Amino acid sequence: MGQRAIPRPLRSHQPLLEAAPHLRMDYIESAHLSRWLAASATHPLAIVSFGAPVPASISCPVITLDLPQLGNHADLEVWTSDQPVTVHRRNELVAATSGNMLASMVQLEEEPGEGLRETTERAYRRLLHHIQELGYPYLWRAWNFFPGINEDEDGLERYRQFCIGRYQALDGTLQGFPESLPAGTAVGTKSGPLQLYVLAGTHPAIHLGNPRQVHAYEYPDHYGPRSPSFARATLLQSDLHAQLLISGTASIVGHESRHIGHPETQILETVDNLHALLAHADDIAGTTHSRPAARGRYKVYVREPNHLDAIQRALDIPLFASSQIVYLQGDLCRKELLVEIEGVVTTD
Ligand code: 3EB
Repeated sequence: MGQRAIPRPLRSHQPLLEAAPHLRMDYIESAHLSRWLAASATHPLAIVSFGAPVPASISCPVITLDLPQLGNHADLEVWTSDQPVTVHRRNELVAATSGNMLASMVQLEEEPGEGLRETTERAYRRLLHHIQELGYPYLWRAWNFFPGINEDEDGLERYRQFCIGRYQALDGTLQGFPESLPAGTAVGTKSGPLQLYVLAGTHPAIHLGNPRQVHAYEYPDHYGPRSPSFARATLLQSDLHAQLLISGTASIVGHESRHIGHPETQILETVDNLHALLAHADDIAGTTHSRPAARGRYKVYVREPNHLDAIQRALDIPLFASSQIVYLQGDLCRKELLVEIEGVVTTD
């Protein structure tokens, strides 16, 4: 009987299957960034600075926000991939891609004679065009920053002008609008241009509402002529872990602001909203985001620095046992809101 050739392992005949890259976010002190990147064997996808310097050798999108950090850590918000990253630049747009995911940033000055509404529409149209062209049409998370958020412009609050511009760009351009809208944040900076950054992908993520709140894109029109275009959270699932990207969450129940003038109770209502959202995500996806062991990275936006102590005390609870919290001074999109919390929660 002739000896049969031993088949070589199948794998060597096939192109390597590309594993999906893993997205990570960490708060890193500026002085430790280079060492941390080398040690973690990850590749930077996007870096958000709250004033701390970013080494010039970093080639990924970098955005610096005029949101003073409360407390004394010079932290950077560092988004990384465990797979190589390619950077794409085009005028005022910069994007980084890694496998099935993308991070992109756009900063636009408000031109004289142009309102924030037009600037926002222009920024979003360019951003959407760019990510669609690169093959990453599905939005996973969006952040929006601009100064004077509660100031009046042409008879309408600038946040409301912004909402009109964003709506006009997304409606008709984002497939599946408004249900395909991602988790969002819109916070007022002290100064600077309109600054947007997004995460997007080659495939859709799962967008969630909060059972205690009306979808923002269904707010009644007394909050503005066009509703705010965001979901309450977006869930990303990979073979390794599940990540919940949580929108800016405030003391809003249904669609109404609660506890006007009271930071201590606004923060409690906000935490109740977070609990409800985490439990809802776990119900839908069978995840464990609501457990204290879940690894959270939270940003807390505080309108008045003198409310910091009370807010910090209220957040000393089991929900944040495995979490890191960064406090920033920012203006919120309704005048009466004093605190807002966003987060990234990861479970294994
Ligand atoms: C709210 O729940 C509070 O316009 O993108 C939170 C997160 C808020 C995102 C946005 C607004 C936005 O309506 C405000």
